[in-house]
Amino acid sequence: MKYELLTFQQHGDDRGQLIAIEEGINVPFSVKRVYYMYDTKPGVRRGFHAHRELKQVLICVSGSCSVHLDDGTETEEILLDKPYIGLQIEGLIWREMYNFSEDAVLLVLASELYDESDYIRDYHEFKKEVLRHGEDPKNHSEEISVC
Ligand code: T46
Repeated sequence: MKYELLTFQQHGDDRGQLIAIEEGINVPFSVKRVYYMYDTKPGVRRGFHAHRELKQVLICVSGSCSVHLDDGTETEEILLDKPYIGLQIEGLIWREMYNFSEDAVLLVLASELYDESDYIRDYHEFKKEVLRHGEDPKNHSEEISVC
C-alpha cells in the first residue's frame, strides 16, 4: 500500500511547540494547495473516493480522526492523533475519514490544485482502475518517495 507516516521535527521550547513544513525537505512534492476540515459533525464519514494522480499529506493538527485506506487489495486503518505526524498518500488509494473528535482539524497538503476529474468517486470504477493499473508493466516498480 502506497502510504507513509511522516514524523515532523518539533521545535519545542518552554513556550510550546512549532512545526515547519518545507517543500523538498520534509514534504517530497511541490505543495500547490492547502485545505483543512474542522467542525466535523459527530458520526460523519467523509472521503469515499480515490485520486488518480494527486499526492497528499494529511495532518490532524488538533484532536484526532481515523483514516481508512484501501488499495483494492488490502485495507489499513490509520489513527491520526498527533500534530507532528503526517499521512502521505498517493496514487490509487480509496480513502475515508471518520471518528473525528469534536476539536479535530484535519489539514491536507496537496500536490495539485482542485481538479474534480482526478477523483474516482465510484468504488466499482476504482476497482476497475486498480486492475488496469496493475496490468500495465510500467507501474510495477513504483515506490512512494519520502524526504
Ligand atoms: C481528499 C480528502 C482527504 C473545493 O472547492 N476545493 C478543494 O480543494 C476541496 C478539497 C474541496 N472543495 C469543495 C468540493 C466540495 O463541494 O469542498 C466540498 C467538500 O469536498 P469533498 O466532499 O471532496 O471533501 P472530502 O472530505 O470528502 O475529501 C477531501 C478532498 O476532497 C479529497 O481530495 O483526499 O479530503
